Amino acid sequence: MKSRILKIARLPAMLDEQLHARYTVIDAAEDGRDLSPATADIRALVANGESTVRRELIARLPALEVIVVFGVGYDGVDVAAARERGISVTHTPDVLTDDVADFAMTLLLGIARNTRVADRFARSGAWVDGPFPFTRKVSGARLGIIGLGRIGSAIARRAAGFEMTIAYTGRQPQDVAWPYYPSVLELATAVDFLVVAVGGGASTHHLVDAEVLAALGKEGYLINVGRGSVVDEAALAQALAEGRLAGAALDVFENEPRPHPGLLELDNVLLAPHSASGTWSTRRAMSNLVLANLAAWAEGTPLPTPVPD
Ligand code: NAP
Ligand code: 8YV
Repeated sequence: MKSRILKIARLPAMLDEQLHARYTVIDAAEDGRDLSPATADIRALVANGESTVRRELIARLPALEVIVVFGVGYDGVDVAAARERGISVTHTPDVLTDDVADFAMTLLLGIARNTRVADRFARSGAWVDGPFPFTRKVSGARLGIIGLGRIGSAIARRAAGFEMTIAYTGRQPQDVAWPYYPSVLELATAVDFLVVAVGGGASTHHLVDAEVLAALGKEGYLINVGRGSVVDEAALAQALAEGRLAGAALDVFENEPRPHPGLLELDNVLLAPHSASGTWSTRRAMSNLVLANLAAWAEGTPLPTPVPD
C-alpha cells in the first residue's frame, strides 16, 4: 500500500507527477490550515522554501517522521519543534546555487544599467527624441555580500569576473582573502552594491533597516536574493522614493506574493517573482533531491540532505 504524504506547497508538475505515482498525496494550503482531520497516519510532509510549518501543524500530525523541503531555505519550518519529536527535516542545497548566483548578477547588472527602463524606452519611440540617460558602471565597483555561504560565495566568484572589489559580513569571518566586516552597517558604508544572500528567520530579520540603507547612501544599490524578511521593505520603498538610495533589485519579499505597494511604481526598482532558482534543469535537480530524500526515508536509509544541526 502507498504511504500517505501531506503536501503543503505548489511544486513543479514533474515533481507532482512523481509524488502521485509513488505516494498517496494529500493536498493542503501552503501553511496546512485547510488540513482535513484525517491526518493520524501521515508520516511525511512536503513543503517548499516559502512554506510555514509551525509547531501547531506538527502537533496535528502525530505520526510525522520527516519534513522534506523543496528549497534550500527552511526558515519557515519550526526545526526545534520537529527535533523535539525526533522528526527529520531535509532541504535541497547546492543544486540551485549556480542559478541563484547567476540571477543575483542578472539583478545587479539589470538595476545598475537600468535595462527594464531601457527596454521600455527602445520600444516606446522615446529614443527618437534623444539618447537614453547614462547609467552606473558595474565593472570595478565595490560589492558587499551579506552571508558568504554557498550562494554568497558563488556570487563573489562571478563578481570577481567583473573585477569588482568584494567584501562580506556574516556571524564570523571565513577563511577567504576578501575583507570581513563585523556588521551589515559597516559593510554598507564601504560598498556600492549590497547583496543579501543570507537566509530568513529571527536572527536575520530586518538586518537591512533604515540605518543600513542610509549608510549605503544615494549612490548605493541593494540586491536581495536571500529572504524578504531580511530587508525592512517599507523603509526601502521610502528611501527609494525619496532618492536616498540609487536603486534596488529584489527577488524575494516580506509578504510574498505581494511586494510592498510603494515599490511597484518606481523606476529605480527591478522586481522578480522569487524566481532565482527557476530554471528547468535546477528545478529538475531539486525535484530529484526531494524524491531521493523521500525514498531514503521510506527505505530507512540515511537521508541525502538533512538540514544542518
Ligand atoms: P548557506 O550556505 O547556509 O549560507 C548562508 C550564509 O549566511 C552563511 O554564510 C552564514 O554564515 C550566513 N549567516 C547565517 N546566519 C546569519 C546571520 N544571523 N547573520 C549574518 N549572516 C548569517 O545557504 P545558501 O545555500 O547560500 O542559501 C542562502 C539563502 O538563500 C537560503 O537560506 C535562502 O533563504 C536563500 N535562497 C533564495 C533563493 C531564491 O529563489 N531567491 C533560492 C535559494 C536560496 P555564518 O554562519 O558564518 O554567519
Ligand atoms: C525556491 C528558495 O524558489 O531554495 C530556496 O530557499 O527560496 C527557492 O529556491 C523555493 O523553495 C521553491 O518554492
